[in-house]
Amino acid sequence: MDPKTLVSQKMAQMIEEEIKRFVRESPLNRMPDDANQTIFEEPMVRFADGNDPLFIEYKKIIGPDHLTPIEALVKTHNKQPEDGVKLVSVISWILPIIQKTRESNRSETTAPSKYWAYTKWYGEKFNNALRKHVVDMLTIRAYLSTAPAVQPFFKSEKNEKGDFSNWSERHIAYAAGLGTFSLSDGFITEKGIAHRCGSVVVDLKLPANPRTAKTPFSNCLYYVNKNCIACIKRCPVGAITEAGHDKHKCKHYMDADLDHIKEDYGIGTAACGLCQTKVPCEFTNPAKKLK
Ligand code: B12
Ligand code: SF4
Ligand code: SF4
Repeated sequence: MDPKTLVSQKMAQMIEEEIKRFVRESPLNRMPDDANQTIFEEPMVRFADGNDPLFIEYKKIIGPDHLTPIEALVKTHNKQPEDGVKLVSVISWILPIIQKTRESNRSETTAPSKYWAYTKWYGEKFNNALRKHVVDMLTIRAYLSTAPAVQPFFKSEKNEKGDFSNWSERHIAYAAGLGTFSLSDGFITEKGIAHRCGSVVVDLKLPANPRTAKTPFSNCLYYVNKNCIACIKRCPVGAITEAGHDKHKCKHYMDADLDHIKEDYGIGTAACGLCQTKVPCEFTNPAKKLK
């Protein structure tokens, strides 16, 4: 093995181990009312080639403002594209939601359980701490890096289909071979759809993981053989149909429930995720069994 490949593999291993250690040990990955209870299980970590042409395609699939990894990196560090930033990789992770939280959400029919709502509020705070930790770890080793989802230039926009952002964490995870999209609009990994995800871009060549899924929807049973509509039945507001996910209906329903979440759970974010629990794709890739 040539020395450059060896360095790249060692770095990839170090990054994956450090992310797993942080998830295991960080006090922020804990439920606020139970310090022994983590919010997330062991993460899945994969790498994408930042120059993968898929990132250019995302400008058509998502929107023209969706950033390529190089654009995100040069924007963060106020550089010009011609400043020589060429070898770029993306580190993408999936934070699977713990069983206790998933189980608590299964029995809900109109609004998320307390632990599910906590996972959105406290879990995303932890996800941000992880993004920062990964960037810090790379910065002290003199690499340029960025977590685009927490940069001041990160934005959500609206089109006729609903909200979308200029750095979609699920599309990044797809590029890194972590899973596929689904009828409900969630991202189904080998550990299922009930998770949160994040990513960091770095000017370092890391071994890109292959995308093995045949299509961007291969892990969803509806797209495999039309044999599942469990998420359609789970949605209390009819936002999921065989035509897909109506983001307007979904967002409207979640926003309307915000007061209940504030009053009963003491947190300031809308949540739901009923379509991500009590479904065959909750904690596994259901299409795998069919192969
Ligand atoms: C805006 C937003 C929303 C909006 C719109 C969601 C949406 N589907 O885009 C609303 C308010 C509705 C929403 C709701 C929820 N959200 Co939200 N949201 C986001 C946010 C901030 C941006 C999403 C974005 O940019 N989407 C881009 C658009 C284009 O995606 P899309 O329309 O779904 O994409 C479709 C097309 O691209 C299509 N496609 C068509 N052709 C092709 C071709 C190729 C090659 C590919 C790859 C794809 C593709 O596939 C996609 C799926 O159908 C992200 C955080 C982030 N920065 O990523 C979180 C995020 C998507 N949300 C998340 C979650 C968990 C939720 C909720 C469960 C709320 C909760 N926590 O209780 C619900 C779930 C709703 C649902 N059924 O999916 C997670 C998703 C994780 C997962 N398990 O999938 C994210 C990633 C946050 C995180 N950091 O983990 N959310
Ligand atoms: S519940 Fe069934 S149809 Fe819905 S996303 Fe999961 S596998 Fe696909
Ligand atoms: S589609 Fe939206 S409103 Fe419907 S169950 Fe999923 S998160 Fe809730």
